[in-house]
Amino acid sequence: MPDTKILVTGACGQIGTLLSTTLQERYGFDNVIASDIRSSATFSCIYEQLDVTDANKLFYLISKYQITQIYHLAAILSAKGEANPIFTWNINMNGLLNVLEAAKNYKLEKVFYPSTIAVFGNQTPRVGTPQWPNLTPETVYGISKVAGENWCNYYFQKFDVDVRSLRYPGIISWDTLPGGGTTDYAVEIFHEAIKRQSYTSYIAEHTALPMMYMPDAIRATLELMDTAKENVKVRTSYNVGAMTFNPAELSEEIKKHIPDFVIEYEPDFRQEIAASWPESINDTDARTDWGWKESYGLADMCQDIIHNLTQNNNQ
Ligand code: AKB
Repeated sequence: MPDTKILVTGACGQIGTLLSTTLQERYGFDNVIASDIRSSATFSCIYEQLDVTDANKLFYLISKYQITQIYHLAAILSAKGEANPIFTWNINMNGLLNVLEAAKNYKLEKVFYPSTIAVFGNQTPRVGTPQWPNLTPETVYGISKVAGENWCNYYFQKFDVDVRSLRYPGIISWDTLPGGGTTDYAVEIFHEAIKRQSYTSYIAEHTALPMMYMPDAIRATLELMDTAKENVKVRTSYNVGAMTFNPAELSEEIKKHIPDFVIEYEPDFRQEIAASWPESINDTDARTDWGWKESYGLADMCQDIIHNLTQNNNQ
């Protein structure tokens, strides 16, 4: 078995930044290559510029570093994707197909592909959304991820490419910022609460969405990747849940730490996207197949984020 050598695409993003660091701590400096479209970036591991639609550069990097696993995070998210649907489809779809072809041709050991709650749409039950419902999403991002999940399943069935996937809920972090998503409000709100004690939410007061704190998201990813191949039974993408809240509930929790905090509501086009997504997720398959269990709920996540941001601000 060759040494594990990991390529992370989209490494400068909200999840990619922390995942690259965690993988580097686990596998060592020389064994993780962070990549993104930016020409340069500061990482504690090796960094390479990579446009995921450039198959030749992807194949070149796989040969150069003898890559054995890819975490393919590069994608355009839900809100940004609506501004340029064809561009979004090209990045999200052709990037994935290049990665899957590379995995097949270079016989990579494993691939990770993030999917999302954006695969669900208005035809899907919103509460306790099941693993196998109707998937008719309302955004190009969601359409590309439904297609992507099916491509992953296809490459697994036809070519035995061991690709694994999670349908991430909104991911909340304090030390990296999201970009272009609908759930970004749940990160921005903390920064504004600390800086200005106020926030104007583009999501309506009572629209609840499934969310997860970053440490849980990183752990879920690594636990799925560590699972024995025969136990990974869902080869499209696993539902994973942790908590569910709406902006009003989040703001009440923030007020426990910042009593002067006030929230206002000015819903925009992202409200319609949020309203088409689940409120809560049924993730029984993830819990049964590989033992998923979240560590953070709303209260302990808020406490941790506010503690860290306040400390950071005082430094
Ligand atoms: C988005 O809001 O687009 C993402 C997601 C839920 O996939 N955070």
